[in-house]
Amino acid sequence: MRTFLIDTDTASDDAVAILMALAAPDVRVAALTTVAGNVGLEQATRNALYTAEIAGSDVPVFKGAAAPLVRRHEDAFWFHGRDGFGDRGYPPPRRAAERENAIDALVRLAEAEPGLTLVTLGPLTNIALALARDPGFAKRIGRCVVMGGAPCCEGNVTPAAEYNIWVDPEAARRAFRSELPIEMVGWHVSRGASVLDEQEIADILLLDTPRAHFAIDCNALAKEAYFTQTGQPGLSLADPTAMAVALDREIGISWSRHFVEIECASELTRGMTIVDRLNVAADDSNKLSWRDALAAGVKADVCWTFDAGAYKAMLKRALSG
Ligand SMILES: [Ca+2]
Repeated sequence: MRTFLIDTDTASDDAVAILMALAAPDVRVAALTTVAGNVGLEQATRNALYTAEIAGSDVPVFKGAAAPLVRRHEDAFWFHGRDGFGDRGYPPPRRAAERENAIDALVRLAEAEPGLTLVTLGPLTNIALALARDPGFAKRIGRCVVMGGAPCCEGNVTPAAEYNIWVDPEAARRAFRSELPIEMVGWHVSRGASVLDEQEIADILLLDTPRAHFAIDCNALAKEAYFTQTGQPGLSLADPTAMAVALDREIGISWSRHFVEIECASELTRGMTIVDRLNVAADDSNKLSWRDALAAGVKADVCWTFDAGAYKAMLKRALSG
């Protein structure tokens, strides 16, 4: 049995990712930790609790950071709705969050079970705070699968940046410069062949389970917003693609390992994930601007291509129960 910790700004695609993890027979989800992101902290926490309820799980939910480290919080209502679930009037959850703070819970659970898998589906604020709280935190994490970034340099919130990294770039920078064993699953992975077409959506609805209906229905607004943004019809689910990689690393087909820097200063490229794909950071022409990354000395695994067929089969299995 593998143990997962899932850090989430629970909106509609997070919910599907959480359902996948909770349905995996070889995974125990030890906690959901919530963070402000697509929606505010309170709404993200309600959504995490509601998602667990749909899955029939009593996984504990811990509330974390209500805002980025140094910046104002900016939501993504335009994509996921004001409630993060497409504003369809879902009832409040029956359970409440735990009293313990998410940062304390992350540190405690990693200490109790070194080698566990951390999956981040939102801004990296809680993770940066856990790294600051416990200098040993990074070393205790076995895998850290991050949904975030745009290594192909096409963002979903600005031309340069993906939302999770853009909204709290300082936190992302701390995470990428830490010893966390990061496997980066960028926004590009959820596009193209990973998008569910109308037939695939219909096939999921035909499963006729509460979680299948919930997964599709709560993403109805996100589906429209994705079409408006990219011109591609269908349902693109970013967090579930990262969860698929967390559940089965082989679903990520091609990977390479590089220094990754996060832009924090520029307005134009705020939150850009700059991947040293040709491994030139230490060259004379770059070593000054890359000095902090070089000093940190840590690289991340970057996922470039993805087995969309295996992902869709996994998704369907998870929603069938
Ligand atoms: Ca998310």
